[in-house]
Amino acid sequence: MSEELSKALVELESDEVLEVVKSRAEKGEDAIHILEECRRGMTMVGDRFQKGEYFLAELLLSAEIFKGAVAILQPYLAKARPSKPLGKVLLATLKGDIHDLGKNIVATLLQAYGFDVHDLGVDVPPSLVVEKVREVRPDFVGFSALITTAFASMKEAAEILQQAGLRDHLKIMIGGGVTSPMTKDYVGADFLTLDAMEGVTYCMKVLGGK
Ligand code: B12
Repeated sequence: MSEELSKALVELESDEVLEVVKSRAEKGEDAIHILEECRRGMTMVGDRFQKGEYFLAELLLSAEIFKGAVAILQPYLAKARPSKPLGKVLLATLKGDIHDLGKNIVATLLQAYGFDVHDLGVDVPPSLVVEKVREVRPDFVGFSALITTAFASMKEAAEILQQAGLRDHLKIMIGGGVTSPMTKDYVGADFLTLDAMEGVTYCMKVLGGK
């Protein structure tokens, strides 16, 4: 796989990323491949951030560039999507938390791979999750958490899904920088990852086994 795009993204070369994405998509290259290269660029940005080489401004700029690339790819991804969605996923960042960069990456990848994604946004009350689960009947509910005070909201959402008799019909997956195996146990989630693509792979595996 070419490194051209991931390198341009990690160097925050916005114009170059968008031009290359456009020209490669127009030439007929698989949109998923192009998206995957951008995702690897985002992972590299994350690594630089962890090492203290990049700061908040770079992180936010990279997210904007990624969003621009996805917007260009959207019509190509839509064409490549299976006519029937692989499964349904409800995503949310729960009450007390407004971070959404990670959740948006997960949403983009899930959509690109053929899932029907219902993104409830940020600062979402647990009661709304239950309401939407009743309406949408998703196979998966994904919570993204970047702030520890949101852990209680995730636990509450899982508990009220259980009380409503909805919990056994779906898998709960969680992710986001501050989550750990302890969070997964506390919330009672089925799966935890700090890598958006692993979340997609998990959903495909679970549905493959259905
Ligand atoms: C960017 C950022 C912000 C931005 C958010 C912009 C946005 N639109 O999201 C802004 C500036 C607004 C912000 C605000 C705040 N922030 Co802030 N923020 C960060 C920062 C720097 C990066 C987080 C991030 O986006 N990472 C990049 C993304 C891509 O990574 P990610 O979310 O982990 O996602 C990946 C995986 O985890 C996975 N994933 C994520 N979610 C999910 C979900 C599922 C289902 C799956 C499968 C996978 C998955 O996929 C992604 C890609 O692989 C972190 C510091 C850090 N080191 O993480 C602090 C941090 C999260 N923030 C923090 C704080 C405290 C705040 C504020 C309260 C600050 C303040 N005093 O006002 C406010 C939040 C208010 C609130 N109520 O939420 C703390 C949280 C501390 C804690 N332990 O709770 C951190 C850790 C900084 C710190 N060290 O203190 N923040």
